[in-house]
Amino acid sequence: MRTAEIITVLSIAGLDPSAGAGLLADARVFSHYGLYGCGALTAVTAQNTSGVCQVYPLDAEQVYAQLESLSEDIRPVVTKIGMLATAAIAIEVAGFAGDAHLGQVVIDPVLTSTSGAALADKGLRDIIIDRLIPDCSLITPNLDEAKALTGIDIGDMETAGQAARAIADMGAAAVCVTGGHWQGRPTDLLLADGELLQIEGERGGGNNPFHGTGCFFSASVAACLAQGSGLVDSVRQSKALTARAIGSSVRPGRGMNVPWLSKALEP
Ligand code: PXL
Repeated sequence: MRTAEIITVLSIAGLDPSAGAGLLADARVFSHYGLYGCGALTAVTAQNTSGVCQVYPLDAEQVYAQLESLSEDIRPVVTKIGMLATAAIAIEVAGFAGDAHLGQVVIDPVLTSTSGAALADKGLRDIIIDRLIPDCSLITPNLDEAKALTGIDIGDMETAGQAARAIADMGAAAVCVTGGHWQGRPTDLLLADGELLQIEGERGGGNNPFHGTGCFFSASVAACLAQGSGLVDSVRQSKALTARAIGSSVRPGRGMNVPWLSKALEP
């Protein structure tokens, strides 16, 4: 029997049955780090690697019940919050975050899918801003999400910096505006301790679009933080790991590629 201390992390996210994003993708990242990954489900989606067909949010009380029973038993060191689907679910999650049941909180503010489908109801954005951002250690919006949260039209590093500062003003301890959607180099912009830091990356992985890179990156940052790495190190390490996973991505279906780390596929 294994009795060694384990490090526990939690993902609060949706189910993507094709496993490119959401709980299943986060679980892969957590086990890559040797962490004990728990999961609380917020929504069932019907989707494949070509896109989202349907979104079925759970009732808020179903999410509450999952977190309540977990909190009586397992205390995650870090919780990654991904797709919340509805404002009502976000309010329940915020209650647990506020009571420090979730450990450090990393938010990936999922609002729409890569293929453009809405993954959030109308009120979710405001609840993320009012109730979740003030309790988070880090939020990792992509360019679209940073724009949705702030209203700032982001076209360059300066406007990305303005958006990061606006999100920090909402109460986030740190903000990483991820740069995978820039036309040119995929530079991330991290705002921590009032300082803006550009984190460079290389574009790789060919022309086929990707599904789940945002989930991958934020789950990796959550894992690094849970292992005790500092914030800047966690972001740098996760940026590098995401690039590696993009470089060895797989195409499990007929649509988008998925970041992948299997050693079996390494040369
Ligand atoms: O990549 C955002 C995302 C997160 N979580 C779930 C998703 C998606 C995108 O489709 O389905 C469950």
